[in-house]
Amino acid sequence: MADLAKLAQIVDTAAREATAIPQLSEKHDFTLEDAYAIQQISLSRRYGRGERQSGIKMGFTSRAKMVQMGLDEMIWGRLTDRMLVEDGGRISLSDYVHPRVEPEVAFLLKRPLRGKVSPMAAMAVVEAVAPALEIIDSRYKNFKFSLPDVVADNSSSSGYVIGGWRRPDSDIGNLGIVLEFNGRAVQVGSSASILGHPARSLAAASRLAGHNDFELKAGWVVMAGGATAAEALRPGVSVRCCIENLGAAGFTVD
Ligand code: OOG
Ligand code: MG
Repeated sequence: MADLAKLAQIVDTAAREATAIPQLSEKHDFTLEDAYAIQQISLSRRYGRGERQSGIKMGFTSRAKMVQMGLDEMIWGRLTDRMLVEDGGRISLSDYVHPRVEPEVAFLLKRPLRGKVSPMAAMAVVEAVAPALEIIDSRYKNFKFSLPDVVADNSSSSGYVIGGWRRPDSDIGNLGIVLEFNGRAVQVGSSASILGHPARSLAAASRLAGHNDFELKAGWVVMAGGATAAEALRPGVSVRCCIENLGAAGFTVD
């Protein structure tokens, strides 16, 4: 049986030192359930260094992402306070292995959420929604992985940027989304590409939390998943995600 703590240490160190590693599954045999245990142990190491969980992110909730990565099962990962990049802020490529960015919708929860709920019931605990960007950075060489590999690696979580929060007082089911690099559109899509409606991703997050014996907490952020394929970051790029009716979020790469 694989030594889960050892594998957690390997992915945690790779993330901390921003160095690419071979896929764990090349040498170790572990299940998807083991992979979530590895993720949890790896994140506990971060909490031990003073980081705090700030939410969760959903992955592979759109066809575009599933097709890009060749995987077709929804996954989730943990966000921490240290992953938050200020809206309008700057990042340095040297802190990452080979980062990519994708446009997302973020939810801020006002009450805890857990277990099987309808998308509408899930929306009832949402304090605010925001346009967001996720910076994903697989620690695996060539950004290639199996489902258990990526889950063990915290589902490629690396950074996230949140634009201005807005009350969820109008439907967010089919809003135009544009990802821009230096003012030019590099990906376009719709919030409808996230499971047909981003609220479904929130409901799925609630169900998965219940299944894994934790709750989504008040004050947490839930990232609904990339609405389009992800784009590789390069130095000098100013990135913006614009979502119809919601506004924009952005950052610049040094
Ligand atoms: C895995 C993470 C997927 C999303 O929004 O679909 C994800 C990856 O693509 O590296 O964050
Ligand atoms: Mg994502």
